[in-house]
Amino acid sequence: MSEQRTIDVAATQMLDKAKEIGFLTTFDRAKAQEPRCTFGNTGICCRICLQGPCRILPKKPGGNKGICGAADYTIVARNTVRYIAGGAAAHSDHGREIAEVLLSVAEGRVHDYKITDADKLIRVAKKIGVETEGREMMAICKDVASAALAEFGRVDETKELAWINAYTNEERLNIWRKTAIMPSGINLSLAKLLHQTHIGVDSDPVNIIFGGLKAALCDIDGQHLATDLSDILFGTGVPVVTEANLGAIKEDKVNIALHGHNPLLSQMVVKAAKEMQEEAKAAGAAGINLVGICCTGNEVLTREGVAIATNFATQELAIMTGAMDAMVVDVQCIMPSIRSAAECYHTKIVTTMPIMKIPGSYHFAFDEHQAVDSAKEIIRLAIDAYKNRDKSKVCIPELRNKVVAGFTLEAMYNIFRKINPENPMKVVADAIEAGEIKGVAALIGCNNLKGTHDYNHTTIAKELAKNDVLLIATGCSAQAHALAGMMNGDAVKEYAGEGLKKFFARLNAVAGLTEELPLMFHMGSCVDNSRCQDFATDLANTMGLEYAEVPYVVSAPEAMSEKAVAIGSWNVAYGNPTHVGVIAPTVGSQLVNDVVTKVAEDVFGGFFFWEPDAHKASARMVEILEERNWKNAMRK
Ligand code: NFS
Ligand code: SF4
Repeated sequence: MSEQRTIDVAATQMLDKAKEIGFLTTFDRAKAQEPRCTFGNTGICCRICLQGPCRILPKKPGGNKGICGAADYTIVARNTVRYIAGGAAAHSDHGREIAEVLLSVAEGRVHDYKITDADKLIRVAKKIGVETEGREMMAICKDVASAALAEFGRVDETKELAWINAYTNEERLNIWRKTAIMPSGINLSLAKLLHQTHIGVDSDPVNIIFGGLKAALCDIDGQHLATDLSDILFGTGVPVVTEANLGAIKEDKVNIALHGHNPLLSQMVVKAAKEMQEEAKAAGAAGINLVGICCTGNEVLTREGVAIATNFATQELAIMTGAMDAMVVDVQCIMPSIRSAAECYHTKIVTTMPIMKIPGSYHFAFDEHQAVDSAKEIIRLAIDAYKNRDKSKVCIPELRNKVVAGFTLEAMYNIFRKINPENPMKVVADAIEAGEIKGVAALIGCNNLKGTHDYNHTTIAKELAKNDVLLIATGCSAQAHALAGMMNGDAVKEYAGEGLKKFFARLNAVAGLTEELPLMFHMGSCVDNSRCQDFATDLANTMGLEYAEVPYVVSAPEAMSEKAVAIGSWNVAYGNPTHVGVIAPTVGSQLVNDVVTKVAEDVFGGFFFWEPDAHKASARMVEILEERNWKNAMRK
């Protein structure tokens, strides 16, 4: 484990404060977990049945296999794909919840939600084959929501998932069909994968991995429909100017953090907060201040311009400011320890989803029929808490950086169209073909306390930008850049290479924004990795290339969650070279590790590579882009 805990100055200040008051943070707990168990770390510990845990002890007679006879490759493959199942379940269930609400809107059963982006509804409908001509908006909406819900329950294996089928080129779909990883139903594929990896079912590592890839395609399907339906309900983001880091928490206001992933309730909190400023003032505050953490934060940043407080690893530290009145959480990546952190202060932790409760915190069961009322109650709780805030404990770091975000694919096209009205993506394709930029890198994923918080994210971004790589970002990676002050026009001047600078100068001249374009386009939350893949698909189409030929790479510099494993896996299935900045628990089996890092390239053109060193990882990514460009030039 690295000695430096974080590169973030404000976080460092809060860690000192935590130490002073004797609160043990996730950084202390990470240290306490060292040294890690080598079996677990390399993936060769099996706990799939009650005879386990079985570890692989190669030199001990009888110890080179599990009790049932499972070899290292079976154990490693099973463990890996079960991560994918967990991630795909989380992403797609999030999408399903949005679809349920959209269906309620179509059927007139809810009043707090409405269709905000009707154009997007029509575009999505046309794309997935829902008839739109001469039909009522609500009828189309009902069909789109129903089509989304049908993705989950389908058991007819002769049918294919509608969303990935609609948003992926035939060339790639055929590769998936040939390798039998094209899913028909999300629930079916996830259940099948759990079945396949039960004791005494599949022991063939390659077959297990292909089952895992099928689940990974369910992950992108669930993400894509989550993105699309959220845009329809809440609007498709446009460029916004806001700020990031703990300094976005305001001493004179009622501060509410929106944390988690699902925008259904947080959007309502944003709406209710606008109406309740006076109530906060009556309590002696200057108003209500919302800040975001993790992907719920990214959702309300993209659509509403809500500031970023911090990202995954430092979520407890937002409470250490002593000025956080309530933290509203929904699902995923919420550390249970925020409750203990809140005990040191007046902060109220509010859980909102039936599957996510924290002992000792407030639970407001989210109800789509009374969403705004629930949001108002939560805000009132925060206002009450504010009255109990101990001013002597307040210590907010002064750090806040300017952020230019909100770059959905539609928002980017609006800018690109000012240069090329017919084919916006040609702006990027031309810049690549002219050698102005080397290609595109998607910087995605989490924080992982096995390394220094945000170091890999920001170092890789700087290195790639210096090498004229156009950057797009999502999730906690996007937040890392925003927190570090790299998501604005000044960062282009400081870090971009000459080619990338020229590219941005051309865009800035026509963009018509009040701010210069930032060093990386923040495309949203982790489900919005679907936007990144749409970007890559359109780039392939525009350049006339196959997926595996596009100068496009993906990096999860500090990957942590099961969702990140799922995202990485479908990226590989799409043909994208995918860097992971931690050593994956596949290394316990040479065979499985070779399959995902080498054989995968022969089959899909995409592959994983593990490289914890940010400089080496960046160099490799630049090399991959150059190699793809070189091959493309040769083919001409
Ligand atoms: Ni993505 Fe978003 Fe962050 Fe990782 Fe968690 S918040 S869905 S999983 S930690 S990037
Ligand atoms: Fe051990 Fe096999 Fe059970 Fe795994 S499934 S715990 S290897 S007996």
